[in-house]
Order: sequence, then C-alpha cells, then structure tokens
Amino acid sequence: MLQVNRRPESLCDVKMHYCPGCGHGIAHRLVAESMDELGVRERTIGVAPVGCAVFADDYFNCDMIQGPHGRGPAIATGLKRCKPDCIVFSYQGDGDLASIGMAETIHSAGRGENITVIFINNAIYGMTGGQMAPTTLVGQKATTCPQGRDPLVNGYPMRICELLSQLDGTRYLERVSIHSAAHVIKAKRAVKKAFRCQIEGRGFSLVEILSTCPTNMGISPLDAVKFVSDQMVPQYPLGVFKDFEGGKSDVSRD
Ligand SMILES: Cc1ncc(C[n+]2csc(CCOP(=O)(O)OP(=O)(O)O)c2C)c(N)n1
Ligand code: SF4
Repeated sequence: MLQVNRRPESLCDVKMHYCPGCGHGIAHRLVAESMDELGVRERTIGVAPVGCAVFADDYFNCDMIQGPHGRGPAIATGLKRCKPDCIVFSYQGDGDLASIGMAETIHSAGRGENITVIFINNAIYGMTGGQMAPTTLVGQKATTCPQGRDPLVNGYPMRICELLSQLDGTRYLERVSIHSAAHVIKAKRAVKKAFRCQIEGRGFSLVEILSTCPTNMGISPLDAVKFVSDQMVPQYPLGVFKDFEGGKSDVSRD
C-alpha cells in the first residue's frame, strides 16, 4: 500500500503530552517537516522554552537545548555564533517570548542574528494555568483578569510582528495561523521559508503562529479554532511583515 503521510524523521516516535486540540503538536510537525525537506536535521539545534513546549527536546529529533524563561534567542545567538554551520531555532510561547523574554527577543532581532524563532501565540499562559499573556485579547478572561482584560488596568495586547518589523535587523517576519487546513499549509510555507532565510545567511527570521489552547481558554477544541479565526485574527492580522525576497530591511548578510 502506498503510504501518503508519515511521521517526519525530525519528530521522535513518542506520544506528546499536549492536550487534545492544542496547536503545539501541529506547529511541531511543521517545524519537523521543514527540517526534513531542507535536509538540515543533522545540523539543527533547537532551543526549548518554558511553557507547555518545555518538553520539545523529547519530540524534535535534532540536537536540543533548554532555554527557559525567555532566554531562547540569547542562547540561540551564542550557539549560532559558535557554530555558524548549524541551523539554530528557538521555539517559544507568548509568555516566554513576549513577557519574560521580551528583552532577548527585541535585542536578538535588533542585532539581526541569523537565527529562526518560532513563536506560538495562543493568547494565554498555557502551562502555568491560564494567566494573562501580553497577547491576551481585550475582554478575554484569564485567571489574572477574571473579568476579562481591561486596557485601563492591564494594558493592550502586543503585536510582536509589527513591533519587530520596525527593527532594521529583521529579515523575515510572518504571522500565520493553524485554524484550518488551508492555514496550516500556509503556515508550513512560512516556517520553511524562515529556515531558508537562515540557511541562506540572511539574518533574523520569526514566524508567529496563532494557535489554540482549549484547556486555558476554557472552551472545546472546535470553539478554540473558532476563537482563533474570529477573535485572534482580527487583532493579529495574518501576513508577511518583512521579507528578505523583496524585503524592506537594508541589513545585508549575503
Ligand atoms: C506561577 C508561575 N508563574 C510564572 C512562571 C514562569 N513561567 C513558566 S511557563 C510560563 C508561561 C508560559 O506560557 P507561554 O509562554 O505562553 O507558553 P504556553 O504554555 O502557552 O505554550 C511562565 C510565566 C511559573 N513557572 N510559574
Ligand atoms: S495547556 Fe494549552 S498550550 Fe498547554 S498543552 Fe494544553 S492546550 Fe496546549
């Protein structure tokens, strides 16, 4: 029988611990397929975050290192500078990347490090029980804003791609989503292109993936998908914010 779909070689043959309907598993597959298709698995080093993806080193079949509490891009910077032939990616949630690790995110992007960041924006802190994230929507309930996020008290959600697009060091920034099969296919293209950006030595790349956390959104997996498409996408418009192919940055690493 012809096998049409199979587990990518860059994913270990183990059960993942993610909740039903969680977007992390899909995002992992897209990263793994990209590594396979670009033939870089054996020279790739991934940095795992704090948050639910803390066990990513059990799942990706490449070299991995732990980079807790938002330090991912700093660790990725060190790895890439010491081992320029390696492909280095940091995999981070919105708490990890946009809260605890905002400084590392901005400064690695500003320096134009030739690394790839995979940013999972599920609008909430997953692992620690549903606290408000920098990306939590106005009106969205979280354990630390049980009445819903109020901008007067909690401030406004942060759009990371838009923020980073102001920095000359960034070469490829795209926001994608996984709320439908068609969007997953587009997300895959973006992840692969981000890796290609690094392989070609062009500089900092980041793909923001709008994702689901049904457990802490307190809704079913299907409703979580709807939440992403109906609530998150209007707040976080999908698209390319910086592109090294016809891009806006003038930082040259060629
Ligand atoms: C009570 C508590 N507050 C803060 C932390 C630090 N911390 C570890 S993971 C995390 C949130 C991670 O959320 P996110 O990065 O959005 O990833 P997700 O779990 O949603 O994938 C925080 C704040 C902690 N471990 N415990
Ligand atoms: S808590 Fe949320 S982010 Fe974490 S595994 Fe469950 S669904 Fe995924």
